[in-house]
Amino acid sequence: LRVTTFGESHGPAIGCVLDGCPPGLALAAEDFAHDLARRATGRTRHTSQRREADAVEILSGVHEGRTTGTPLALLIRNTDQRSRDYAAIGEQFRPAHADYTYWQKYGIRDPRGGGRSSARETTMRVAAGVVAKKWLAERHGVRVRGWLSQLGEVRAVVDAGIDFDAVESNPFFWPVAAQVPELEAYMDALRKSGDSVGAEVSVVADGVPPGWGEPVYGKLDAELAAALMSINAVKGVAIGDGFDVVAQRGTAHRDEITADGFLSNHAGGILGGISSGQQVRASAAFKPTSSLRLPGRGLDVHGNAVEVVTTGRHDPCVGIRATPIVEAMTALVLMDQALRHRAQCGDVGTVAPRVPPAA
Ligand code: EPS
Repeated sequence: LRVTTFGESHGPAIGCVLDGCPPGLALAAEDFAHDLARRATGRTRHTSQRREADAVEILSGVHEGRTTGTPLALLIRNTDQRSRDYAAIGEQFRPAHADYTYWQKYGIRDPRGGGRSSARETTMRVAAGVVAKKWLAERHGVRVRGWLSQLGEVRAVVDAGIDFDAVESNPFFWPVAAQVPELEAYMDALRKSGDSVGAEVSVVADGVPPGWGEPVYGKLDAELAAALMSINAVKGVAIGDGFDVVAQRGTAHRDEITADGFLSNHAGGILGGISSGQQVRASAAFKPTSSLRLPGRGLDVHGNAVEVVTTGRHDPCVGIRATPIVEAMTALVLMDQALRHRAQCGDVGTVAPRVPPAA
């Protein structure tokens, strides 16, 4: 499976090509609406107020409502660009923004909307992920779901499993309904202050059978880490217990195996780069958004010191709407690994003894 996206935030359109999707999957433009709306700006006061319809046009790869096996090309036209917002940025480099490194790499300065480095690019990841989620659900009964596990200093207090009904019923994808008023107040104060904050998004995949992944190159966890790290603003990725493993003893970390199943899941459902049949667990750390109206020191392309002030429509916490993006990247990696596993091993991976998954 290969995915590529194209288009700039302030160009006429954005799109993606998804190559390698098997034929026969039912797919219609309406299938994309739900996840794209979950990710979109302008739906609550806590995100950027840019309003895009995010209506997908399927340009190729579908005939009479089913995928044909040829490349899927998806397009979304941009309708609410406001490039004048970027006039003040002009030739300046925003601290912590990609515009400095894009300049170093390409020597081209086009400040309008951040171009390819804009969070707008993630729209097409979510669109591609819809296809992967659908294929995984229909062919393998796999379900990929995420939630916001930390917003700034506020950690989601979850004792038992994640309440996904709660996650879908608030603008933060927060799993604890009782904490939502606290988050609303937190975000209102943050937005008024003009500053931004980071966040952690967690994701689980249920129903992944044992055997997906590669033993050395192309490990499931390595590819998952790369895919999550490739999302704008991600600075850290954890698989299973992640960095908590540093302080664990082997006796505490090991997921003991019994005839009734694994007794724990510190590994995040992946052993030796291959899925164990347990829930696959990962999380991604998003940095605070760099486009701030609070003045910061920067340079312009001529090397002059400038005071950078970014106005316009920006997210005080880009992680708030990143849950669907993390789900999408996870689903794409799992679908790719599923197809590779089938190509090499057929049905191997369902051999006895079967150790049922433990959450
Ligand atoms: C973004 C700035 C804003 C956001 C945008 C990401 O765009 P603009 O400057 O054009 O108003 O709205 O996010 C999206 C449009 C989106 O669909 O995610 C930025 O600086 O990254």
